[in-house]
Amino acid sequence: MNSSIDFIGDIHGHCTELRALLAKLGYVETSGAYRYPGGGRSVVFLGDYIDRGPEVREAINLVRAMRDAGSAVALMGNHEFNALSFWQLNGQGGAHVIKSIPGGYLREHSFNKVAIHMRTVESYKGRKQEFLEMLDFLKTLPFFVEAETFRAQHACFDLQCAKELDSLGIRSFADGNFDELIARVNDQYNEYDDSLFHPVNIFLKGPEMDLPNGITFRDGEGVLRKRARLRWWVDPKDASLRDIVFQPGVELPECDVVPEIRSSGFYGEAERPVFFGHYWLTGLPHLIRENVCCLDYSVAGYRGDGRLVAYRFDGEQQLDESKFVWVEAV
Ligand SMILES: [Mn+2]
Repeated sequence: MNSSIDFIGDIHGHCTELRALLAKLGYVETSGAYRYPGGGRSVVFLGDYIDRGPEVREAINLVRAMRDAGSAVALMGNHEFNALSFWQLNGQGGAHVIKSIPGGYLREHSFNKVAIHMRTVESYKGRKQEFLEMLDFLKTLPFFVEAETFRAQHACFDLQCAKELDSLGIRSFADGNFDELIARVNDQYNEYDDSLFHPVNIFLKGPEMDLPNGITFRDGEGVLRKRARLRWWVDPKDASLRDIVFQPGVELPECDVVPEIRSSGFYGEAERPVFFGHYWLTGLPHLIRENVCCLDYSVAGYRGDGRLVAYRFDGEQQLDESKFVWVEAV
């Protein structure tokens, strides 16, 4: 993989904005897929293609066509992983039965969960075969990509987790028996001593912390949360809760950081640039640090002021704020 890459953040069914962004970046649709003229550049999609927005099916088909044409790498987001788990029976294909998961599927079919998956299903209404093919496509998406000049994943890069997955030869659900792998990734309490829950969840959701003293907050969609997402690039040793919690738009009262967090590793300033989405940023695109670049600017945000954002990368090891390219949510 060369270093002429355009990283693109969370799309969530906003295919119109995706087409506009690709055009702005100079990609042209030829023979059914967007490509960069001359082939000198390619895209890394940072995951979360589904579950919101008006054009889930169209977004998936565009991303898949680029992946198949070799003009893009498409990474897995937590929404893709959740969709695969939601439609997978507990124990399917002779895999481990995860005893701590109630109901017949790896994800509960509760009201709140069904509500999340409904948008994707609606988009495929009357096209069940195409829906199943979409799920097969999702099974092939890598959890992260690493090159000499960059790293990229949906949420968090963790060196230890990368080592663990690499030692097992697992970069996606396609690197083994799917039924077994997805059971292992859902095995939160390590019932069979071969859980992959931790490393994969770190890449797809990032580290989170149980908030102390019964503190809760409501996220952008009104769901009550007891856990907070963390800035995994900040040294937690002496950080305050405000330094370390990463919930844009949420104000939390000051309180102690739980001790386990204090000793965890973090993504240092000397590491190569890392690109990710997931965190619902708002406002104008900006760098978090010279080597830390989040590209999720809430194109599917409820306030309707989101953006679909790319970073035009050429191998530089100190990222440059003038290299963001974006379109406003329609
Ligand atoms: Mn996400």
